[in-house]
Amino acid sequence: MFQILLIILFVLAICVAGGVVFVIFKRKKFRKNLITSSLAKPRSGFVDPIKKLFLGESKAIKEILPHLEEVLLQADVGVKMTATLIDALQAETSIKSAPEAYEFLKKKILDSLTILQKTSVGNPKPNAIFFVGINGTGKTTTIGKLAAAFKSGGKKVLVVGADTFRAAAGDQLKVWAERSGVDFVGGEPEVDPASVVYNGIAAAIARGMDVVMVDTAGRLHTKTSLMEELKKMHRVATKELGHAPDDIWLVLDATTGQNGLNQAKVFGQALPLTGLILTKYDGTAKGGIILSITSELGLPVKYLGEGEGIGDLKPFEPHEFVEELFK
Ligand SMILES: Nc1nc2c(ncn2[C@@H]2O[C@H](COP(=O)(O)OP(=O)(O)O)[C@@H](O)[C@H]2O)c(=O)[nH]1
Ligand SMILES: [Mg+2]
Repeated sequence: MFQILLIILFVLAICVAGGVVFVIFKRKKFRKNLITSSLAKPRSGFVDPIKKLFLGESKAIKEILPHLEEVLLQADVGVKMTATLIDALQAETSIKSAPEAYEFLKKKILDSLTILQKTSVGNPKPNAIFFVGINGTGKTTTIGKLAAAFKSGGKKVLVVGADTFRAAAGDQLKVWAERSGVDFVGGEPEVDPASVVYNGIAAAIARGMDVVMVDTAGRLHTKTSLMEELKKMHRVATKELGHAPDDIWLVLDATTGQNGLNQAKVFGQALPLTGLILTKYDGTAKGGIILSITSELGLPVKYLGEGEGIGDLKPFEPHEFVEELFK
């Protein structure tokens, strides 16, 4: 009797273990599909035409270059970066065949994306991050996604809804905060956003938070007064923290193309930007924008937004990204 029980238990254990392995395998596969499909659009408009030029019917490199220029410009790589890439290809005399040129180009693209990340300055907690950018780029959504990611990494997170310009903006962030189970500090519509920043950072310090993320209004970057408001928020935070916020990330919508460069210049004049978040990368066939902004601004991309869901944000890792894109 006892032996039969043992056998039943043994069989049950094997079934459970098999089930667990199956679920893990499926999830991994699902995640892989997700990554692949989120880069499908940029791949189709950016890398596929490059592949067709270099890896299609064999042609002399000289013949390919004018077409390459066209493809790169169409994919939003930008005039400057396109010229840099073409010049580099022309200068490399050791390249004899189109496939070699393709590999060289891929390597150059990887190099241009590998921008040094700022080293940690060892500030005391909380780690304060400002999110700036024009309306609709995805600031609030990105903070929501990051709050969930940081929280699941075991961090204590507080988000500050300092966008008091739009009545619904605070509520939108509050919903994200509730969904991720993180703290939220907001303010009434139209109150001075700097006062909300003050309250938010005070709360983050008092509650021993690891990370405090500040959502700001989608200021029209051409309106100087709104830029002044941003600077004031930064000053308030600096005074309260005893040092400048650790990061100021500019959130750019990948689908707006070269206009993102102008936005970056104006925001960069107001505040010392430390990184970029490129959202809606899933929605652009002109994926080359990532090259022009990183090379022209000299700022690292920190995250890529690849959808509207809570998990659709990936830390940007140049090598992995280029391999995935050029697959
Ligand atoms: N497809 C896609 N949509 C996004 C992404 N990030 C944000 N959005 C959408 O963009 C819209 C504006 O986002 P929101 O966070 O309100 O922008 P904000 O004005 O900068 O705060 C919303 O509909 C988001 O769901 C992304 O990475 N991919
Ligand atoms: Mg917002």
